[in-house]
Amino acid sequence: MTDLTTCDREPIHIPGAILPYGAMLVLDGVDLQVLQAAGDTEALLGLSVDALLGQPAERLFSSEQVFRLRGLAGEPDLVKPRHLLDPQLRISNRVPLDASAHRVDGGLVLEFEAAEISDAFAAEPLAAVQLMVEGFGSAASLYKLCQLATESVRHVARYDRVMIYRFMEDGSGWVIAESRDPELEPFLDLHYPAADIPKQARALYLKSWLRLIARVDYDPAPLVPEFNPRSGKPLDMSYAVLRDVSPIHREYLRNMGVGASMSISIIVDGRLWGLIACHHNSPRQLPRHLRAVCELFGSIFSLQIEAREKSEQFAARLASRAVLQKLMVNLANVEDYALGLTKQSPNLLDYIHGGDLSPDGKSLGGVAVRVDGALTFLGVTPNPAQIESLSDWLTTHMSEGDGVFATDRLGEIWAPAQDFSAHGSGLLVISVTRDPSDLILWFRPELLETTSWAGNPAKSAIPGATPDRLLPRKSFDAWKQTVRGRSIAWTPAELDAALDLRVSLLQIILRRIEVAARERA
Ligand code: BLA
Repeated sequence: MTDLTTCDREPIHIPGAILPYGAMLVLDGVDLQVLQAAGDTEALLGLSVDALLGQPAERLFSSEQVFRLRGLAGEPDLVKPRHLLDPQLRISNRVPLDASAHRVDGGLVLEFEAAEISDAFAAEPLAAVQLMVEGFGSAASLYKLCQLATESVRHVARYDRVMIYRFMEDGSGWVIAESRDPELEPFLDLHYPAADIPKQARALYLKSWLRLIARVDYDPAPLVPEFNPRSGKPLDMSYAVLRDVSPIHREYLRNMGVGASMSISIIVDGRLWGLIACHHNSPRQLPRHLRAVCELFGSIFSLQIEAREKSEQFAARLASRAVLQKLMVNLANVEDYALGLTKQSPNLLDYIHGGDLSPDGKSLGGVAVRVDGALTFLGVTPNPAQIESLSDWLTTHMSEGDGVFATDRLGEIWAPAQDFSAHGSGLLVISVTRDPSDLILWFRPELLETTSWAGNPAKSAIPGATPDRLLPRKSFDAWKQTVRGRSIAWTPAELDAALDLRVSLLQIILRRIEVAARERA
């Protein structure tokens, strides 16, 4: 049984084995002798692993190919596998091959697979890319763009299910878009804990764009010998196309009822933003040209997300500034600013809303305005007594500094808040005046309140055979435990907006005090 206690430490970059349907040769970088070999060399290269070991390159390849391999071995930047055209080995012309080469620790790693050319896009892979990026420009929002991407990938790569899996700040993940075979249960909107994709896997996915697990059930083909005879080291397969996949993850996929998977990295501003995660119910080997198409699509899509996020943030700031101006103009006509901020349009929830992060825009929060000890409410908030004792606590605990305080887990720092965690796990406060303190408090609901459990993908699990953590249903439960009492985090833009409002209100209040003083004089 696989051991789950060492998840983050499983050295998945040095599995010492490859996917069994391919073949790998590790050549010495200087004399090009075969130092290690693995996989189905017999079928693909016409020689057994044992027969290949120790062979000089000249015995296996034509002199032209040896010349090319020597060139590749001398390219220090050949970190990622490069496709080799016409890779036929002299000793076997039986199977058309896809081959690639990359350098690891000065050695040259060659990988071979049977070429599949029956696919509709084989002759013109660029047509596939064109098809996939069509409509990007007209997608109305980030979510629409993600939805479009899942449809495109599913159409071209023909997986049963394609999802956009977005990482949250704490490393947990969220399925924000999905295109699936209608027979399958939806996973849209489901969350999974950070542990489902451990740290070292994320680090690896930042290095290479694509992973393909053509079949979940297989016996890994060991690299022979296990360690490089010249360096004594295991082979770093971070970039290898045929890297054997963690048995823990394969078990997880099996429990999800998945027969094959592929994931494409979404990298935004140098961070792993998410994955395009694809499932197939039965084994699915994606031909090399479609993998290249998907990789290219991954990088184009990542740039699109980056540009979208930036422009949406910019638009949000402009919109928020416009709302602030209207709020202030409207305030000029009312004596009581608590009423002015809550009973007119726009109001404080239009300005900073309670957590509209989900794809369907549900989850709203509430706001309370406390002026001279009197409370005015809007939306869903804790009750007046709870807000009163919270205000007392805030008056002594809010730092003098900028007069803004925010948390996405109030119950952890102030225990009484656990009583109202359902609609007040998140809190954003600005203090408007001190003594008695006037406050504006935005509340945000607990994330769990706003999350749905759309299906039960554990249906196909084999009972008793599996550690609980590897059952997707349990994994959702684990996620629930880690986020209990937490709301969606306040964004930097929201904090800025709160600060802007505070500054504007202080100006208005000061002006009113001045006017009152002048009238008295
Ligand atoms: C890798 N886990 C992954 C990957 C995904 C997930 C997408 C990338 C590899 C791939 O393309 O399949 C998780 N897949 C999901 C989730 C969904 C999905 C959440 O479709 C939701 C819809 N996994 C665990 C636990 C451990 C674990 C408890 O659940 C460890 C103890 C390990 N996951 C694990 C490892 C990898 C992984 C080691 C790396 C696999 C590899 O690349 O070798």
